[in-house]
Amino acid sequence: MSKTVALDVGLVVAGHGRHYIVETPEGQRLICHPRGKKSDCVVGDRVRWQPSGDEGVIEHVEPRRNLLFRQDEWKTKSFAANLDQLMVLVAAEPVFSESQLARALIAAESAGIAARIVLNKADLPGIAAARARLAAYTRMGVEVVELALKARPDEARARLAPLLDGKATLVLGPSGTGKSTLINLLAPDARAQVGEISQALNSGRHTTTTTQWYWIDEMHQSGLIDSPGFQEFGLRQIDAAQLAMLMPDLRRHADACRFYNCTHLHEPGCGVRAALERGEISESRYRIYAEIFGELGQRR
Ligand SMILES: Nc1nc2c(ncn2[C@@H]2O[C@H](COP(=O)(O)OP(=O)(O)O)[C@@H](O)[C@H]2O)c(=O)[nH]1
Ligand SMILES: [Mg+2]
Ligand SMILES: [Zn+2]
Repeated sequence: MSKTVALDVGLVVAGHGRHYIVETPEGQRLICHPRGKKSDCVVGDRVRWQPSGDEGVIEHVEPRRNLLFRQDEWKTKSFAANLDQLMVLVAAEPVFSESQLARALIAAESAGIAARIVLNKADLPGIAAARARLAAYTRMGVEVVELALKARPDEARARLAPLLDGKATLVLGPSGTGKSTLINLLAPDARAQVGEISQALNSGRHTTTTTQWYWIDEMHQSGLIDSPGFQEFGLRQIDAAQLAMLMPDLRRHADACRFYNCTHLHEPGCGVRAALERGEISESRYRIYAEIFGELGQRR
């Protein structure tokens, strides 16, 4: 008697509270609600849903390839799922927090997501100082792409196109760095893509601070995910003993430590601190390691 109902598939392209916008393979977008706690989802999730009036009910979230998230003392905040890469956007101005940058890269490394840094506003005089602050990242193998999204948009588009082609890319960065400029440059119809449904999601609220997926090509193969800025970037999901393994410049020297469970903070014969003294690990990177390690030690 029982009939198997084939549920429709969809991509979560925005979310606000427990309301989501799901895009069908045909490109239709509709508001969906999860059936229960189990179908909690994030942008980038593939879901199975069924219609319910004008809206939809999410019945099932497909298994995730990966999930980028941060975990503060009291809450876990997911950025997006099923990512091909992370692009951390910083700029010559305003001066960026290296700790935030490092934390985003550690979260990506921990989730198995490739990452690169985009340094925007190359037209401003502050660019040399910003570039110098990123030297340690270039040395440890993270690509830093210098752009002027507003001042030299054609060049920026040409540089970015091959990096984003066919991929799902999450853009993270503090406000004022050029995230909106980037989205508007690459997805000129961004407003339309989000459109009325998104306004409906936000209706009655004076906020548009939701994570959103934008297609940047006509074939809908390349997606850019814009996420609101954040203050805290907790990494409580990480085991303190693993932290150095998620920082390529420290990891490289941890083999030389005398003790297998060296914390790289005070033990004799520490390969990481020896490298720091030789100038092979930057002081700011080591300081950030110690700062995060301290937070993880206070795990409840
Ligand atoms: N000088 C300069 N300003 C830029 C560039 N790109 C963006 N901006 C400016 O930086 C400010 C913040 O940009 P916006 O895209 O709103 O940043 P968001 O807060 O990350 O979304 C705006 O005034 C932009 O015009 C650039 O390449 N050069
Ligand atoms: Mg913005
Ligand atoms: Zn050590």
